[in-house]
Amino acid sequence: MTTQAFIGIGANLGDARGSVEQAILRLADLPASLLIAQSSLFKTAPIESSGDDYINAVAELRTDLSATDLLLVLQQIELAFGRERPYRNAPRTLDLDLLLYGLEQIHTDALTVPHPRMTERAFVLLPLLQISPLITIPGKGAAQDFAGVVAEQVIVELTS
Ligand code: A4P
Ligand code: MG
Repeated sequence: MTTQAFIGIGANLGDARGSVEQAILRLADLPASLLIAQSSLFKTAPIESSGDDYINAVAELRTDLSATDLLLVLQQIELAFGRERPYRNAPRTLDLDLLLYGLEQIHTDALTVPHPRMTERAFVLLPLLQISPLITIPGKGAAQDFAGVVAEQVIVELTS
């Protein structure tokens, strides 16, 4: 399995906690991929979004899928969970973002990696740092260095 990839998982519609848990099981089942680690689930206040609190988590994979193919399978999982896109940052049954794909920096119409807003968001950074405290964000530096930036954002780790 060649490339280390991190996936951001979020939901705030319907059974958000169940959707995030189920999504992690789906990630564990992806072709040509291994689930290496999963963060705790976190309850987070919506950022630039509306509706209920979100449930967020981050998963680490090793995968032989290309970044483009990985995005496609993530979008298929979103659809299977009934994801609709009525407007930007609308509440969602499930959002799967490709946060990091090895050390690659990708800028195509369909894909920007590292995810451009990941260093501004506690709901991404804290779960990521939980499973990979020393991770580097290509083009930006150590993820740990951004923890102070998001310190004001409301995020609560869910236990059991
Ligand atoms: N796309 C480009 N790069 C990527 C990438 N690295 N990963 C394109 C995934 N998709 C990527 O995505 C729109 C398009 O982005 C896709 O067609 C894909 O080709 P989308 O999932 O339809 O839209 P979105 O989810 O509204 O956008 P995005 O970028 O995921 O939004 P954000 O900025 O991540 O914000 N507050 C809390 N507390 N928790 C959350 O999880 N999420 C958002 C979404 C806002 N506020 C939140 C949360
Ligand atoms: Mg998304």
